Amino acid sequence: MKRLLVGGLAAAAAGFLVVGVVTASVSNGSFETGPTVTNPPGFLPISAPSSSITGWTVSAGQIDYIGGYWAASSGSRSIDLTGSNNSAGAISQTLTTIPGSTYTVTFDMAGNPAGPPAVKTMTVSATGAASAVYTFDTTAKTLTNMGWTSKTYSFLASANSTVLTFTSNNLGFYGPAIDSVVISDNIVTDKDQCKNGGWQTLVDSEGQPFKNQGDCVSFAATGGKNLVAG
Ligand SMILES: [Ca+2]
Repeated sequence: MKRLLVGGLAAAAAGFLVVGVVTASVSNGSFETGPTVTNPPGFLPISAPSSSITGWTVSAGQIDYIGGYWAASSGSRSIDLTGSNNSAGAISQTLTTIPGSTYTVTFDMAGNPAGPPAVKTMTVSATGAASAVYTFDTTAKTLTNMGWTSKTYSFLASANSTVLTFTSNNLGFYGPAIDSVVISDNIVTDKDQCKNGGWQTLVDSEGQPFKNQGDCVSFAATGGKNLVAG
């Protein structure tokens, strides 16, 4: 695997991630920054292609950008992945990733309880990795008691950027709902994480696994300067 010798600005200028202890992040993961949503109706249909919600692209069909229509899991905005024109929508974000690192996406899922089907289904995918299907049963749920449930999706990055996509599998007008998207990676940031076998599930900032605890501690203790040899 190639080794990037990083000199801060030079590397940044060359378009490489600056080494060290890079923390993965999702922009606007709670969907709070976006166009105005008038109440009523409390939702705004947005058709693909659109980037009007900061950080995100409506990449297929139509979604509803939810304001006062229902109670978000955090803040006051969330997403119904099925819009208002009988089309299943999708929303995507391009993430900066390190090949070889594993990313864990956590998000809250619910479903629009105002209409069928009762069980909502969506697919979460990351380019170059396996996708996963998630369901949510809206039975007995209401617009004020959505029943938001935390879900987890993990993927192994295979490129320097990865497109994360949430896709509705429900036609109609009442789809799966998402909010509070957060991402973490398995790049070690503190030497204490190396202990008790922790090094076995962690990687350095090039996505390389450690050979032993000492390698892991060395990487962390030098602020990312001592990469795994290779
Ligand atoms: Ca939110």
